[in-house]
Amino acid sequence: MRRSTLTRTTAETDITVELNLDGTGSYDNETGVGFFDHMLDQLSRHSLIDIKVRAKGDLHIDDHHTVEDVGITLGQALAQALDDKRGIRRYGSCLLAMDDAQIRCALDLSARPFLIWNVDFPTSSIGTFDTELVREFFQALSTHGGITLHVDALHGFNSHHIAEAAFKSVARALREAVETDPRKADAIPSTKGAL
Ligand SMILES: [Mn+2]
Repeated sequence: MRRSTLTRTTAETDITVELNLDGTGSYDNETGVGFFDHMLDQLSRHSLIDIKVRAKGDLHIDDHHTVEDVGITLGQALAQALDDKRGIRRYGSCLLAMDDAQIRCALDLSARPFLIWNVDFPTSSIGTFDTELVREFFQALSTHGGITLHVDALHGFNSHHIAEAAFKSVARALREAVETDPRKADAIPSTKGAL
């Protein structure tokens, strides 16, 4: 079964993530950061990966540790659920439009973390949410999920739309990459024989 449950506890955050790669996009995310919950819901809905996140973080300081550590734990849970990556498509991409925003994502579940992030936000916050944290989340997801992740904003003028389109674009690309390729369901998709 391509599922995982992972708990990560530090002095700053206490996080549990449950994933089912072969899900239906059902989600149940409570981090104490409303906008971030909305983004995690998008990640699940558009990747069709079932995601449940429970996070208790030091929000009296700010949202930073909570958002970053959810990225770390989600990345680790993803890597664990993918196991040896047998049968997956490995690569995914998406060009996604949302109103004014257009975001391009290309990713490789390579076990070689690398983030290319060309996304600028016209405002420093979305409500009370710091827009810098969007990059922090994807940096943590890339590093701990072993993902080569490229995200480029082609245009957009509304920060909420830009952030949401980024999550949706990554979700769509992730859906493709984690899917089983029926033509090669028994093999690890690398000429090296390992990923
Ligand atoms: Mn929205």
